[in-house]
Amino acid sequence: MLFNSHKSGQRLHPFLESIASLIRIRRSSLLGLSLLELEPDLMNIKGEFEGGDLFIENELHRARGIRKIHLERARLGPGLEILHCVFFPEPRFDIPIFGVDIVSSNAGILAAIVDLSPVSKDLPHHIQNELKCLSYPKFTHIRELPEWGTIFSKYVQFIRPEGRDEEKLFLQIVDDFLRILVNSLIVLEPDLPDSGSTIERVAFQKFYCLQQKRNHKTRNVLAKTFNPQWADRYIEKLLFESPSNS
Ligand code: BLA
Repeated sequence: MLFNSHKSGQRLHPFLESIASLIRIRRSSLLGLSLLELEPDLMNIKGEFEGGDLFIENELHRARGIRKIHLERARLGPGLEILHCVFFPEPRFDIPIFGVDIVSSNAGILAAIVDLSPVSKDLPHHIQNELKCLSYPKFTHIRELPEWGTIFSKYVQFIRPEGRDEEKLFLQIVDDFLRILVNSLIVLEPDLPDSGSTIERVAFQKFYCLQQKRNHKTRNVLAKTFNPQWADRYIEKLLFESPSNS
């Protein structure tokens, strides 16, 4: 295994690259966007796997109202490709967690999930009102959420897209969810750090991270491709790092 911090410039399945592109466009319209630092051996990883190339490329930012924006593109073995992105809010702001995960294999796209997940008992009313107005396509293959998936909202889309048309429809939902999030941030003022709502949102965000860490499919892939210790560090420090209490 070879570790270094150079970008590979390799491209994933076009569906995954399209999702990454639209995320970058929405991300660029956020106020106060800046880069976040990370230990180099977690940031960009390049190596070989049974003769093929593997890599992880991470983009890490913060912005007004968002403590961490993590966009990851990865090839983790023969045919296995991942597009993963989470916008973790600053708990003082009443906005949900945006998350998307796309898993592709030699057999095509296996899983595509996107959500605006609540960080209090329900989604904020202004977000719900917008989500209610979207049109949700009838996808051919709806996937069942795992038992830890109670963190997701009722608007979550978890599917195996069939064909380009369904990929495009899914892409549109990802863009709609991001537009709603980004637009709501423009007018939102933060609550006080010690307000009841802020404290509640810290607790919900911690629970979100805890539940995501119960996804053994993610850990197994990372542990098998790298090693279990590295996988645990990567998950704790990058994928689902809990918010601090302030
Ligand atoms: C599923 N995630 C998966 C699967 C793999 C990964 C291999 C199984 C695919 C399938 O069931 O068909 C792997 N995902 C990864 C890896 C990374 C990753 C290695 O992000 C990162 C390096 N997961 C998330 C986020 C969400 C999410 C943000 O990271 C939701 C917003 C959801 N992934 C999610 C769910 C499943 C999944 C719900 C299905 C789990 C199951 O069926 O048990």
